[in-house]
Amino acid sequence: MGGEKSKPKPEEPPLLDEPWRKINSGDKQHDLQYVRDYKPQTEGQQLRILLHGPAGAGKSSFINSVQSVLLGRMYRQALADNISHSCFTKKYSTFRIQRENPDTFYPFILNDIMGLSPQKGVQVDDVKLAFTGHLKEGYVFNPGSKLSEGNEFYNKSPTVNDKVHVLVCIVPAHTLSSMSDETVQKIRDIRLEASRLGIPQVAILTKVDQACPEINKDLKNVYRSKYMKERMEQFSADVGIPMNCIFPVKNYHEEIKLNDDTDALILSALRHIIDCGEDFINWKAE
Ligand SMILES: Nc1nc2c(ncn2[C@@H]2O[C@H](COP(=O)(O)OP(=O)(O)OP(=O)(O)O)[C@@H](O)[C@H]2O)c(=O)[nH]1
Ligand SMILES: [Mg+2]
Repeated sequence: MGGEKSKPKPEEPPLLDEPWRKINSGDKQHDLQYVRDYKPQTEGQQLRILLHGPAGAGKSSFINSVQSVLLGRMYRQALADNISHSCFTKKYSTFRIQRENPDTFYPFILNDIMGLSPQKGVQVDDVKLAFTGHLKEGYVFNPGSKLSEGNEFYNKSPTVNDKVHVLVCIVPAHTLSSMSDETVQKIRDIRLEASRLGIPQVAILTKVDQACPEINKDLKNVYRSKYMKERMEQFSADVGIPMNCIFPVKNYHEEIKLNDDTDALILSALRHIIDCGEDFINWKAE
């Protein structure tokens, strides 16, 4: 009577047997050397990497993480914040990264900006002005209006080094599915303008440690987690950035020592960013 009760399906394992993208701690030394040896083909050229993304996504923390990996110790130059729920970074700031020798720097720089937020964040038009080098260092973003040409922070004659060579969208992995339509639209809008100018784009999904328990337990699971892969595919479909330009990362935010697995993910993303920027410069120069 009533037939046989259907057996509960065995739960699908959350991890793939093999990682779908190969990365291991051994890659760390390889990628680290690659970044250390990187020299733009064009003499005097500087690669400008602009970060953007929702408020609190980990933009400033990513800058600190990159600096920490390259310096081999914890570094906290870009102020990150863990209490403000709105935009903490307010200024257009440039971060250079020092090499081991004092007064020598890597030939790439990172620009931090105010976060995208539905009401109070950075104006999309200001991000577009940064692309073409019209935003001067130190400009304090005004969420109510875009920078006008008459403003002292408007750079009327940008040089090739003032222009952006790679756009990096930083988004927290654990809240990807709840990102507002307005924020997704802003990311798309910024991306379309970058594409129009030919600027390559990379996305970094931060806070992977908060995205799923398996990654929290062991960062090596990041490319084995089915959940993470689905989130990346969804994000790719939502904003149009191809999967091979999306990199999951855990920033240094609470630790006091470097970790090889954390470094390997950061360096894998950084190496790709540098390659994209270098290709763009050479393509422009042709
Ligand atoms: N668990 C975890 N926390 C992170 C990670 N990256 C950043 N955080 C934390 O997230 C919070 C916000 O980081 P910020 O780097 O200030 O973010 P932001 O994008 O610069 O934020 P705004 O300047 O407000 O736009 C801080 O508390 C960081 O410690 C990460 O990979 N994992
Ligand atoms: Mg910030």
